[in-house]
Amino acid sequence: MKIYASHEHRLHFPSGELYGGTLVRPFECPERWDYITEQLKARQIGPITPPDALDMKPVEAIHSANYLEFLRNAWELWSREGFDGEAIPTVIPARRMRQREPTHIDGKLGYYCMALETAITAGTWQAACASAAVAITAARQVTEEQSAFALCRPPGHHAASDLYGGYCFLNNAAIAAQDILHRGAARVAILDVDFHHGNGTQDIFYQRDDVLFVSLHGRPEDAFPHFLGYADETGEGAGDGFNVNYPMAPATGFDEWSSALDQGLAAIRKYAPDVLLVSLGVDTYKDDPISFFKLESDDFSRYGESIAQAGLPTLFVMEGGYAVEEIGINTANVLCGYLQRRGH
Ligand code: Q9C
Ligand code: ZN
Repeated sequence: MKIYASHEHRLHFPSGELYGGTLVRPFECPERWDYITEQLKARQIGPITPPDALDMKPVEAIHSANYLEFLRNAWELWSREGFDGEAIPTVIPARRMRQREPTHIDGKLGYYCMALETAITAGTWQAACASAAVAITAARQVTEEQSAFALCRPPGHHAASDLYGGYCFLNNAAIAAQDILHRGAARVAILDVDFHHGNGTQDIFYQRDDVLFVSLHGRPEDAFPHFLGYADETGEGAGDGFNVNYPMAPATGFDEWSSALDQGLAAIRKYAPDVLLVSLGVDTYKDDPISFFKLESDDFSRYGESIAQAGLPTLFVMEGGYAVEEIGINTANVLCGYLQRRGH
């Protein structure tokens, strides 16, 4: 399986994340990438290649022009104010306030933000662009070679057309899906197995029937992002019936999780997509520091095999996973399980 990854991910690494009332070292850190590449090499999953130059077309098809302009210029506007820290909003347009983009960077940050833990730094835009390039390059490979792994960092599934947060800026999976459709596919299914609900991906495709979105995640009553991901969110308009959520309770283990996966995969088979895209977060792991499912490392191999049984060209796109020492093992387990069952 070909793997795509960019060293430019390192350009995004804020020194702090707002967590429990203090600024802590971000859970979403560059070593995640190191541990994953180390395991991919050790287990000889495939060659690791840098991405092609970023094609902005699929990015512009997913994200609004004003949002992209904001992301491109945010650090410049922030530093022009002479602020010492990294860019985090302090005010957001809450209920009964005007939804209109301000001129001042403090206002712009709040306008485009969906969660306050995520800081913007000098290298954030360039790293986010490299991550999207990784997803697009891998997407162009999967139609030729049946499978590919996009080692994206920063991740993407919390980013909507005009919202960043939850460590995400550009929605790599949505951008890749859009590119696959643009190049002639009729339908793409996105299976989001990250612990957190893929609110951005759901929102982007909510009214469309050319992308089926299936997500397994911690239920919003208890888990980030808290304000989307309920089972009654099934799509609307043309998209009615093409959004499927499986919210699950704290301490959910592999038995219950994998029976939701089987249901999700059954819906995907029925949809008969040209490509299956897996938003691969491994923060379902029992020792993940910010999540509450109980999957063991071996369970990742088993569900990699289940995914292979769908028999579809499959693009894996990296999302979350914060038990850093085990992130490489768990990610490689999914890919190895998949390859073993596919028989190549
Ligand atoms: N107490 C991804 O996995 N903070 N993003 C949660 C929990 C934000 C996760 C705090 C988590 C974002 C891509
Ligand atoms: Zn996550």
